[in-house]
Amino acid sequence: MLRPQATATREVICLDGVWNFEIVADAATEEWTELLSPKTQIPVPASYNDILLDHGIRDHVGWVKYQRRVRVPRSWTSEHVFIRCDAATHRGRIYVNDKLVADHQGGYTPFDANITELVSAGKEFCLTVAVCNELSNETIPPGSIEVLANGTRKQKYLHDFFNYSGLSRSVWLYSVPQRSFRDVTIVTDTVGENRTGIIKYEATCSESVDCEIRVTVADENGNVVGCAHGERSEIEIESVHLWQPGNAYLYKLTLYLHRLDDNSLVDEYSIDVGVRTVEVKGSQFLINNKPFYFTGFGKHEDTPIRGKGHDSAYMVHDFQLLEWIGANSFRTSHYPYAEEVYDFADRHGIVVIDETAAVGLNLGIASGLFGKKAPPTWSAETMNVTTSIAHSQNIRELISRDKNHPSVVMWCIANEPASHEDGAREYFAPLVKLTRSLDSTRPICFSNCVLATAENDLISDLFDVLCLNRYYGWYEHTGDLETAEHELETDLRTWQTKYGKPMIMTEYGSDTMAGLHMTNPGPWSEEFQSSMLEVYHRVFDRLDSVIGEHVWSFSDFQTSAMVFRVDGNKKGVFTRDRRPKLAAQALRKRWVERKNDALHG
Ligand code: GCB
Repeated sequence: MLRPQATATREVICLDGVWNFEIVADAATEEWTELLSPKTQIPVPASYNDILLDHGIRDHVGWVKYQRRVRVPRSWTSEHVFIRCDAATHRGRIYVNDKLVADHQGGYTPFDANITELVSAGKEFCLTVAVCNELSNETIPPGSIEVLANGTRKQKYLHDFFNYSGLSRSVWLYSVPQRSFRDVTIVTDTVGENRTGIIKYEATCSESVDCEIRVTVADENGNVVGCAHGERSEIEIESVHLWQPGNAYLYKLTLYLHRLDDNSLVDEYSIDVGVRTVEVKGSQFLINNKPFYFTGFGKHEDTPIRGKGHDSAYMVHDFQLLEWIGANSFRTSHYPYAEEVYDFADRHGIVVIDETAAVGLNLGIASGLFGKKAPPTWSAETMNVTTSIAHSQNIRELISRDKNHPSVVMWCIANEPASHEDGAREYFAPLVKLTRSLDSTRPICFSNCVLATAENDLISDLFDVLCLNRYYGWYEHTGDLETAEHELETDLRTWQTKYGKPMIMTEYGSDTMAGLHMTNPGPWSEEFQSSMLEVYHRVFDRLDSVIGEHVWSFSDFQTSAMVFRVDGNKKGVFTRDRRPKLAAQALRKRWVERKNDALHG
């Protein structure tokens, strides 16, 4: 599925704004396409939960409806008309007037529908998008619904972030020519010590009989530096400008579909291309054949009021903070982010580890916290074959959406699954195979949880990079940083000896109350957060296989109500409104120095 784009042959209308909104009280009897009154209105894009002051809406479990009228431009007489939602969390249905045109499960990837037959150029139609936020053991991410004695339904889930719901990304109306490009895949390479770049493309069309595909590549000044024709080919770029971390360069590859008889242009589509290579060699992660050390964070899409609603102001500000602190990368914990985020990372040379929404495939963590015995994670009643089908679909949609972003250097297919429990290998081996078959050019990983040790983990040999989440000094040996240092080092050395693979600490950190200061640093103080990070850094610096550090987390974020969460998770190095805590200064010192060393050899 190609993203909507305005070109010589395509047009795009953004449908963001304020839509009519209603909770669906009973899905079984609902009239899905009846007209909504403007009594309750809500912005798109935004999670709906924190916008209105109504608890019934904030904690609603089930379907809601969004509605607005849309006019098709009168010039769209011979094109195909599509409607697209960039995300509907976690399930979305699109209705055009009274017809259901799309039904999509998975809260963080786009879906669209060809509505040409249902609409007319120059005329209005009623657009309804129904969104459901229910999670079960067969969805990604998983969850379960508890029905209380009074009949209230509560959504339980295993992930540590609020189950923000609704249309958190843009909705589009767009036109596509009748004969058009359907998809394009770009792979890049270099030869001659990175001096010559190679751009390989493969394009598919709805119908290409009697047509020819022509392709040009332009540099950042708009000069054409290469061309080709046909559905697939390779273009060589002499004296190539590489896409490098911290120093991005983007070529523009444009595909043209021409009629053979009169040479007229049928379709045009462009894509930004960064020429770079990625490879895991021994215990190193190479970008453009040079060892790369990841510095940065696990993040969330999370801001006050909007919840997970995409917001360009926050996005640009977050990237500014990443630059200020000297970070070169982040992980899209724990789901694919808005596509605008990857565009920005491409443009500004920030490296991304791109994660699926498979978070919470581990029944041992939540039960363990409350001292209960957990049921097995992998079983017919818990995470089962249907869960793995949903997980495969998640992987497919992630790779199909993000495969052409140079910033994305690795796929992370799950966060903290029960990789030590019986059934883990049977569950993950086919998913690893699928991921590699969809993209053989990027390494793959999953983020490992402390319950799965180097001794009992059953799947790490299947992956290229070991990504470890560790909280010694916080959840274990709380406040005791001396023991934490020892435990961490022993743990990492065991992984290093057993696997010899590159290791990234993809999570480490402590909850920190901004403004809480202590002379003798105790848990929750700003001083403790700084000291804990320092301890971890000392250990990383003693181990050759550690090739990256992503602090948990970039900023404080909202979670469901829990006794150990005070208005959310406070492990942010920045507060939820993006003010630095003390630890930001220490990180900045360490990472800016590292960046300068990397740049100047
Ligand atoms: C983790 C999870 C992350 C949590 C974090 C924490 O291991 O991957 O989603 O928010 O721990 O703060 O407990």
